[in-house]
Amino acid sequence: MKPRLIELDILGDERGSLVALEAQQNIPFPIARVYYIFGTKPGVERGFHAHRSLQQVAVAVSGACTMVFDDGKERSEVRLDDPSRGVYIGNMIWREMKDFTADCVLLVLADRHYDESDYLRNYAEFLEQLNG
Ligand code: T46
Repeated sequence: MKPRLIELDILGDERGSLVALEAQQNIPFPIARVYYIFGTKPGVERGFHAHRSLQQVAVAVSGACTMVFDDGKERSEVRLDDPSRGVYIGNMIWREMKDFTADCVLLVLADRHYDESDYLRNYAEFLEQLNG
């Protein structure tokens, strides 16, 4: 499935804003792990891998970054710059991240624990796995 944007309701009042992330509600899987990427140095690009099985949702809770996706046929990109918008990334999607602002905090929710054997870090191997 191609990456898709998820609009997250803002539970705001006169004090400010709050967004709740709930497994199998606005996050379409059981959440096993949460991590965040911050302090990314200028000009740095990250990612450059796909996951065999992992599903994730990424939200820039502060600042902005660009995620580039590749399903083996098409490339697309999304600018994450709003804490009320996430992107759902299914398995077997190559992703790259770039153009991080200095204040970017990229929060990622995942449906599995960290497992290096789930990563495809070589693009040719990714295509090979996709094409059978
Ligand atoms: C992804 C994108 C959006 C761990 O030990 N545990 C973890 O849960 C994670 C995510 C990483 N690590 C280790 C593995 C590496 O030694 O932290 C180091 C940096 O990870 P990596 O180079 O994979 O980071 P990114 O930013 O290229 O990719 C990360 C996630 O790994 C990946 O699943 O989809 O963010």
